[in-house]
Order: sequence, then structure tokens, then C-alpha cells
Amino acid sequence: MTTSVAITTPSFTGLKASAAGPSSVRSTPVKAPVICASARTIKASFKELGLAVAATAASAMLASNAVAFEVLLGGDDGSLAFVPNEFSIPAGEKIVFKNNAGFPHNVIFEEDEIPTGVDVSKISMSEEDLLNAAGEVFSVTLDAKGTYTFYCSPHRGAGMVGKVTVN
Ligand SMILES: [Cu+2]
Repeated sequence: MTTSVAITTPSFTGLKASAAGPSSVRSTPVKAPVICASARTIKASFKELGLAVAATAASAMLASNAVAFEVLLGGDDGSLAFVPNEFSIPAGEKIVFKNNAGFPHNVIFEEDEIPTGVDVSKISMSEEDLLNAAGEVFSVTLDAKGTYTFYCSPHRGAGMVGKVTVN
């Protein structure tokens, strides 16, 4: 479900504009569908963007259900990890895994560590499938409530594992 409303989801450009001066933020429309490009939470981004924009974006997002939770693949410090590696989201909210550093990465859910009835192949990348370039994303929406464990197959041994709780 999308909307014709131009969703002013924060982007890197938007955040920079915001730092430069609040007046320029309003004129930074970002076309839908948009994922939050920042590693920060939406809430944190709103804080930076200012209340006026936040209110507009929030209502547009609620109306369009365009909220996405971003998880970075590889930490800025070079760690082979999901950032964050443990988080909670509402059922139906999109998770966007984004290649950040130390790639290639992928995202595989543990077959026996996801809610009963969920088809692991429908929410995972395949083992051979890899995100090779910076900024590449894998998105998944989890509808069943419960706890899910996932890992990156190239870096599982290095501890690149994560856990999401869907409420
Ligand atoms: Cu990895």
C-alpha cells in the first residue's frame, strides 16, 4: 500500500540539510517508497529534523504504513555484526537490512528459531545469495509475532547473528 503523499522520510541529504538550517528541511521532499537511510531510529531522526517536519512525516507514515526499521550489515568500526543485533518491532513493519561494511553479507533466518508456521524460505535470502556492494538491501516483513533468530552465512562463525522480537 503506497500513498501519493510525498513522504518526508529523513535521508542523509535531509539530515545534512537539517544541520545546515531548519528552513531548508521542508523543501527536501523524498519520493515514496522510502526507507530511513539513517542507521538511527526514526524517532531520533525526527528529533534532528524538527517537530514541524516530524509531524508531517509521522502522519504520512502512519497513513501509508511506510515505516521501515533499518539494520546495518557490518558496523562502522569494522565489526562483523548486525547493527543493532537485537531489536523489537511491531508485526508487519518492514525490516531493511543494508550493506554497510565488511561485506559480502546475507540474512538467513534459523529454521527452528522462528515462530511456528512461518516458512523460513519466504523470509530468508538463500545461502548462496550475497549482498556485495555498499548500500545493497534485503527487506523482509514479519507478520507472525514471536522471536526470530537470524545470521549472515559468511560471518556466522565470527558471531554475525541477530535476534528480532515481533510484537
Ligand atoms: Cu556478514
